[in-house]
Amino acid sequence: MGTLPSYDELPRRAGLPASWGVWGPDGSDVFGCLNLLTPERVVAAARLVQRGAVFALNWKMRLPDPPLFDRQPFTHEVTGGPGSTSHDDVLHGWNTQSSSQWDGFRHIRNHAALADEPGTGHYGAVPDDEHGMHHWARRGIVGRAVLADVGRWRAAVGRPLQYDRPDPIEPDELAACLAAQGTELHEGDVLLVRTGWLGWYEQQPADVRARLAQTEHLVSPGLRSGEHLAEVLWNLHIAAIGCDNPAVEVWPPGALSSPEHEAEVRADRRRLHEIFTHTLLLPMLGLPLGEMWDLEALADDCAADGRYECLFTSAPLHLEAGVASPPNALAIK
Ligand code: UVW
Repeated sequence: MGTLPSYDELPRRAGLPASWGVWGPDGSDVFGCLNLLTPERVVAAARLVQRGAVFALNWKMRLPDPPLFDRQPFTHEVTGGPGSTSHDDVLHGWNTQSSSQWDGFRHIRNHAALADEPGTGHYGAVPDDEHGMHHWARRGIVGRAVLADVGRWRAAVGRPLQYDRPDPIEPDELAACLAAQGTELHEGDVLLVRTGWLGWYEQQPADVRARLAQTEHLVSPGLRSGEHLAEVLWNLHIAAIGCDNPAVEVWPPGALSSPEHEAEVRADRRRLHEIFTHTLLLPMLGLPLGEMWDLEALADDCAADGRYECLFTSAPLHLEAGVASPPNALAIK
């Protein structure tokens, strides 16, 4: 289709490429790349269903345990007693990002945009509290998804991903993985990237999990951070990306930079995008990020039948002004 500007052609805000204005004037667009999920693409994606095989992509709500990034575990109260006619669930202290999640557009601000245009910093110059999961919930997220099983591919080429360190996945490796699978990405696709991190995590003993839960000790493989990642993902013209690792990109930010560069960037939050690509992908490009999605069963099925495309549906929480949500995503083949 080729309807979108390339990364180099995007208008710049605060000196950074931004898709603000691509789908609507400043202050109006709460969907970003989800705008690519047109009715025509939904119809085409529905035709991909051949066997009726359904893969639910939410991980257990209790995993990771403990939650990462120092988030607190929730407690689950079941109301009523043994003789009650009914029970209800009450979740206390539940953080919408403690397990599989969409990062919405309220999650991350770009400080260069905020400094340059006070009152902005979130996607599309939409005020922080006018973004929210409720917009995505009302729209629904449906289209064609393509799985890139990078974990399986890296193992097959003799360089298995290392899960206990910030092993970077290079953009050309993503392309090589898709080519090896014989898979083509189309404009408006949801790109699913399996690293294998989630399956590895499930095998880890309690002491390793407890250490990973502390932000200063979390390490994980992921897409190589930096502006080049933003360029590569934008130029794919995908509607969203969903991965099975903690942060889509490698963790921690700065792990692949020199200590001097990392120190400079941390001293000036307007430059955070140089090590932490979230600050370009969400607020500047409007690309929804999915993290810690359970892609294991889907990946096994794709490896078995050689088909890496499917119908994708996601119904986020209808949470007014919500920052994030479990994806409640299904992949259907
Ligand atoms: C990061 O932003 C890195 O992770 P999360 O979306 O879980 O906060």
